[in-house]
Amino acid sequence: MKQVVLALGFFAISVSLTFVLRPCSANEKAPDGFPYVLPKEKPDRTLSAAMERNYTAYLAPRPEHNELYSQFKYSELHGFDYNNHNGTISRRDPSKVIFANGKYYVWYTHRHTPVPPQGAKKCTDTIPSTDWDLADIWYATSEDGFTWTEQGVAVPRPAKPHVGWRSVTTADILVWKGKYYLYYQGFMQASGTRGDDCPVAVSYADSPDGPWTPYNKIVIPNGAKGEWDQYSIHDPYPLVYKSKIYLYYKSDCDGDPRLVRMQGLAVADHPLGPFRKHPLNPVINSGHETTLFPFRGGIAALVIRDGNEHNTVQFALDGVNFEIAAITDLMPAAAGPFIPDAFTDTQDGRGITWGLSHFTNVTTWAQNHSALVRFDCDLSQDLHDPDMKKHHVYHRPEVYYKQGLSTEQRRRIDELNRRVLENSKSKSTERILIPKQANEYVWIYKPSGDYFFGPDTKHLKEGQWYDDWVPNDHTFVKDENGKWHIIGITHPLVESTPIREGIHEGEYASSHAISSFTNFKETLKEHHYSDLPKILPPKERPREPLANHAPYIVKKDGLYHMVYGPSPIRLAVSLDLSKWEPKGNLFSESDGARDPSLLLHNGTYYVVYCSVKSVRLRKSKDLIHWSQAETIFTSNSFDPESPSLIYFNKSFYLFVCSWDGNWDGKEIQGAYQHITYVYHSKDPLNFGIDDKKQITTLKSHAPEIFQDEDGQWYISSVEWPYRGVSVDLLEWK
Ligand code: AAL
Repeated sequence: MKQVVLALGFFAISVSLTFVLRPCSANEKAPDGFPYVLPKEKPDRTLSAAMERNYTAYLAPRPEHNELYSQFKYSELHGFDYNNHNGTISRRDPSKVIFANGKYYVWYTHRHTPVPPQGAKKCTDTIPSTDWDLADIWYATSEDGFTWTEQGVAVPRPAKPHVGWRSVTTADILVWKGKYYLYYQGFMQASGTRGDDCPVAVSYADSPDGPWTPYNKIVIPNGAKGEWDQYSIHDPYPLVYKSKIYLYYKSDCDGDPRLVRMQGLAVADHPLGPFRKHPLNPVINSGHETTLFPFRGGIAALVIRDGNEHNTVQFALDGVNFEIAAITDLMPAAAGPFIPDAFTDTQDGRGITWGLSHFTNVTTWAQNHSALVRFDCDLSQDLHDPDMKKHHVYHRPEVYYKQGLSTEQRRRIDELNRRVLENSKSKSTERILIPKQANEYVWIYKPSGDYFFGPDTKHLKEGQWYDDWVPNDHTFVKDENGKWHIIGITHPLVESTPIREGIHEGEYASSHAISSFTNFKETLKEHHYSDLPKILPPKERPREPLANHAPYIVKKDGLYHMVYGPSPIRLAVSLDLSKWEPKGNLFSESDGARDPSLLLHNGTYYVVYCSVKSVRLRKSKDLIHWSQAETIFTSNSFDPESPSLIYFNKSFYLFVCSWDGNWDGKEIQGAYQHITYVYHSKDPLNFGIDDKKQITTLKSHAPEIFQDEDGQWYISSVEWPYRGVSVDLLEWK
C-alpha cells in the first residue's frame, strides 16, 4: 500500500493506490518503457513534462474521461424571423438560459433597424454603426430549446441621458432571492465611435416576463484611466458562488493595434452592487464573450477565441485562479448555457449540456447581422455521451479553402518565394562544382616528322621534310570503330630569329592521329597514337584562305562535321575523319573569329569562338545556318583563345585560354601560354566581363574538355608541359 498525492492541477486528491505489479513469469520482464496501456493514474516513474502535465493538468489522462472536455454540436433554431437575412434584424449575445414557469427563457440583443450596420462614420439616430448598435434586449421562451417563441422587448433602451440610451445589449440573467436581474451593456455613444465603449447597467423584475425596472445607474463601471478595463465592461455574466454574486465580464485592452480580450471578475453581496472588481483581474487571460458555470467545487469557463488560451475549457477551484482543463475547437461564441445550478450556490456544480450561442455575420458584411443557434455538449458530470468526447472534427475541404490567403498574404508569399529562389541560385553558385586537374599531365602525342604540305612560307618549303612539328588547338573525336582521333593545328617547328616570327608560320593543315585502343583511358598509358595524313591543306580547299586552325568535330546524320577558322569560320564534312570535303564559309567577322568549338545542347548547336578581347556565340540547328553573333564574355586584360563551352551540373562552363602578350620571345613554349580561365554561368550568353564569373584557373594551353566512353572527364594541353598533346583527368569538386 502506498500513499500517493496526485496533484491533479486543480484537484489535490489524496488517493490510496495499491500498486499491484503483475507477477512476471520467469521469462517475462516488466517493460522499461512507458506502458502500452495508458495508466489511469499517474505512474510512479519519472515523466516528461508533457506526460506529467497529462496527469496533473487534466481531469483524466484521456479526453474521453475528462469531464471538462467536449465537442460542440450545433442546431438551427426555429421561431425567429430574420427578414430574409437582409441585415435589418439581428439577434445575438444570448443570456444564460433559465427554466421558469415551465419553460426555458433566454434574453438577447435584438436589433431591428431600417438598414444593416453602416459603421460609426455613417451612423445616425436610426442607422446603426455596428451589429449591436441601436439595439434593445428582447426575450424568447421555449419548451424544448430548439423552437422558440419570441416574446418581444424586455429592456428597451432608455431615454437620453440614461445609461444605455444609445443601445442596450449583451444581457445576462441572475436569479437572486426570487427576483430576476438583467445585466447588460449600456451604450451612451454609438459603438465604434472611439471603440466599443460602455459600462454595465441593470434592470430587475419579479418575473422573467417582466416588467423590468431599469436601475438607471451604472452598476459595473469602467476601470480608472490607464487600467485594462478603462473603456468597456462587456458580456456581464453573473453566477452565484460562495453565497455572493460573482459577475464575470470581458474587457478589451492593449490595442496595439489589435485589442486583446480578457476576462475580469466583480463580486457583490447584492445584485445592485456595489460590485468590487477582483484585485487579480483579469482572471482569464483570453477568451471573448464570457461563459462560465459552476463545476464541482469551482467555476469552469469556456475560453473561446482571442488570447493565448483560446479554444480551452478552464477551471478555477476558487473561481479566480483559472487553469486550462481541456483544449477543444468549434466552441460556441457568446454561449449562454442552460445551467440548472447557476444560482443555487452549489458546492458541486454539475456542468452543462446545452445552451444558445450566436453566429455573427451570417450572410455578408453588407447584410451584416447575427443569428441565435443552439449548441449541445457534454461538460456535465451527469451525462456521458461518447460522441461528444471525440477529438477530431471533420471539415470538408471547402471549409479550409474558405480560410484562403488574402491578396496581401499571397503577395508576401510570392515575394518570399522569389527571395528563396534567388537565394538558392546564389547558393547553387556557392555549390558550383569546380573543375580541377586530377594528377599530372601525361604526354600522349606529338606529330611525327612529315613533308610540309605548302605552300612555301618565309621559313618553310613545300614538300620538304621536317622532323619537329608543333601541335596547337586540337580536338578529340571517337570514330565508328571506337578509336580515338586527335586532330589539330600543326606546322613544322620554326626556330627563326626572332623566334616570334615563326610561331604560327605555316599553320595551314591539321595533324591527324589515331589511337590503337578504343578505350581512352588506355591511351593515357603509352605513346601509341599514330599519324595519318594531314587534313585539308590549302591544296584541298582551293578557294579558302591558307590558314586552317583549331578544328572541332561533331558527328551529325552519319557525317563528321568539322568547323575550323580563322574567320571565315568554315565547314568540312567527312565520312571517316580522314577524307574531308570543304563545304565553304559559315560566317565571318570583321574583328576576326578564331578557334571555334561546338556544344550540342537541347538540340541546338552552340559555336563559341574568339574575337578581339571577347568570346562570341552563335546558334544553329543544322550547323549550316547560324544566328547573329552574341558576345558572351569580354576581357579587358587578355585575348581569349581556344574557348570551350561545356554544359555540366545544370550550368554552363566556359574555358578560355589566354594570350596576354607577355612573352620575352626567348622560349617557344612561352608563346603557348598555359593558363585557362574557367567561368561559370546559368546563362550560356552571359559569362560576364573579366573575372566576374570566373571560378578557377587551370594550367593548360588550348585545352579540350571532354569525356571518354565511361563519362570520365579530361583536360588536354598542348606545348605545355611538353611539346605535343598532354592529357590529365579532370575532376569536378
Ligand atoms: C460581443 C460582445 C459584446 C461586444 C459586442 C457586443 O461579442 O463581446 O457585445 O460589445 O460583441
